Amino acid sequence: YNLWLDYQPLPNSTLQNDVSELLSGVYFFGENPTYEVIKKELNRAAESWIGNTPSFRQERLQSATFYLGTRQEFSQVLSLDQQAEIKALGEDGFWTGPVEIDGKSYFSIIGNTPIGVLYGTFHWIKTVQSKTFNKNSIHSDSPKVKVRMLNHWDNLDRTVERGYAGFSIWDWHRLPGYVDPRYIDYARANASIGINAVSLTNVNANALILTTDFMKKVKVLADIFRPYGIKVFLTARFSAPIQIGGLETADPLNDQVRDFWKEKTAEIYSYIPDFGGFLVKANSEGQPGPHEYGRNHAEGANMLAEALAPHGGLLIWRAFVYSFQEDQDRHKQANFEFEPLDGKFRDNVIIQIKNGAIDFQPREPFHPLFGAINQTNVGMEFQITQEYLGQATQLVFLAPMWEEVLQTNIYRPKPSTTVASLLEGTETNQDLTLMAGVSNIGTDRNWTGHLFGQANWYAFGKLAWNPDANSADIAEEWIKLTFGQKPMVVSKIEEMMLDSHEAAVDYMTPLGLHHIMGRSHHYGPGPWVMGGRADWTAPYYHQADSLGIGFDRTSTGSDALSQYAQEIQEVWSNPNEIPEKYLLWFHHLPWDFKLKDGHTLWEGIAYHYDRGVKEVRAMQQTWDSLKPELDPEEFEHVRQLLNIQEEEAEWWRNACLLYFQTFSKRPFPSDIEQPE
Ligand code: GCW
Repeated sequence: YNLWLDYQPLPNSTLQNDVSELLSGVYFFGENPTYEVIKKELNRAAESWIGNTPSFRQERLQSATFYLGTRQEFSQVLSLDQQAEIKALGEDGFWTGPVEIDGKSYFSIIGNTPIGVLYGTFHWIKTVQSKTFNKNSIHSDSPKVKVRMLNHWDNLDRTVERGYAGFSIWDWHRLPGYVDPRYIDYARANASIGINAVSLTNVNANALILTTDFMKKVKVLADIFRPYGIKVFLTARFSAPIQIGGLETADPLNDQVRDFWKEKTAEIYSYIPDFGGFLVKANSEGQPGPHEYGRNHAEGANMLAEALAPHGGLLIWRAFVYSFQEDQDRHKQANFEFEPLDGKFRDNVIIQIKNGAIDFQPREPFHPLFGAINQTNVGMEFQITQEYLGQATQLVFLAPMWEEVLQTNIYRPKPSTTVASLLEGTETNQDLTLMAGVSNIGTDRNWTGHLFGQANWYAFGKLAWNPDANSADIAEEWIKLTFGQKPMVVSKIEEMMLDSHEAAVDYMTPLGLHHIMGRSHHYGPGPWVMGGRADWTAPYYHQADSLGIGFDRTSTGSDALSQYAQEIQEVWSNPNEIPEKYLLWFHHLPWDFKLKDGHTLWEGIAYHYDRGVKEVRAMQQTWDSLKPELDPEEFEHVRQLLNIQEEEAEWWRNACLLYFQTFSKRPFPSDIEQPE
């Protein structure tokens, strides 16, 4: 339950002495609600670390030993150079280290804002927990992305779309009167990893959330989150003017509709003065939107953005759009709809783009909208909940997948641009930057269903703070905060985590295969899934036939590849040059096509599926070997889930290989475990 904030007693050591000394005289240069939550966090940490509460000083000269405050509050004791250095860290940045105060050096935490001080405090706590704290060393940090956001897909009836960790933690029924302490722990956890925004409700939105009754409930949450630096956003159903406003249309150019949104927005701000804004899914998968009225996405988004602008709110508009009316490759639709609108969106609009063009598949090449529009604010949407990655029964650490996308060179607008650098905004002078993650949080006692789901929440926060962070570092940090410091334990768990995503891709969708999972629940294999619209079937994506397999997205096929930069097209259009992990995403190839290792494509597919299963077994062995080192309950929880994961990996392998064999009509390589 305590996540990575599970403070443990410090052993007798210099560290313990240093920490005890610091906590014996804590002085805040100012007063504000954020300092109150910092004090609570220090209390909590101190009690666990040293069995004692910290002493907070009212007066600076009362033998304080530990100083916290903003740069401005510290200004009398900082040199101009120090002030300039800290100022450069921006709103949310922080600085920790020794400062000379009244002739003596004291460890201090300084931010440009109280929230910066909070982030600095959580950083300091982490150094103590992971036993790397050194009172003489200086550390500073600042986020590279402005809006670091969780998207909950939580419905008002507390079910969670694609949620696998119980029900929604938002207890709408008992709000506003009853405040579940979980809300506070949720805010602490998010603030500790730098998350500063949360959209509470499902993008398949219910307009009721915008009624006055719900606003009063949302206000309670916003008030709790405020001192933690977290702003609340809501999803806005495009047809709300009809559903709750009594109008007959939701046409974004209709004056009454515009007035409805202006009044609604003003009402929200009267309850929540720092409301973040709206997140909107429109004209996608049957959701209402501007297309119904012959208007485009920019007209729809700008209408809402205009209502929010006077209050400083943001309008986040999703690029995940596709509709069955378009009879072309779904891969192409977002570019098709958004490229012509580049530059037409208001300044307070951000287009939120999924990492890939299809839908959070186990592996996708980056979305071609990144780099294709450069006069519009763009942001990333990752999925933390494992909709297509084993849900809550599988251990799949997602940071390597996210890192792979973030570090891809996309060549636009500059030859050196990566997805990460684009998101950081420096390449396009984009000030309003965003990274969103679809939450995996629910009412389960451990928050995320699978213990290792916590690592994905943690990793998302870290990558939103710094999209150039590295997954191995993130894994190591999380492991130390979760399982302790022992080098052998850390390195073994780290290896499991870092290999886990490739393993899942191997036993689910190797070599660029995608969208071959079970229908609608998306659990387990379903390469045979048919019925309904073409782009919800599996054969539409794998295109297996007696000659070969794969989706031709080159110029001889759907030509989705033409939406990428020229440099990418040149390499990816050649089946011998494209990274093999994307091979069948873009090419339909004969079963006997030669892979780089000399095997045929058919053999390669079989080897990947086989390897995936073996990798899961290797994870099981590693975990078993750690039994004496781990908490028995945690050990058993993960052990059982790994058993399920092994069964599921076999299920995927057997189902996919036997199904594809009906087309390839070739035997399996004799050195793999034969599927049956
Ligand atoms: O991943 C798919 C999911 C839908 C989801 C949709 C979206 C919220 O299967 O459940 O709806 O994407 O991102 O809008």
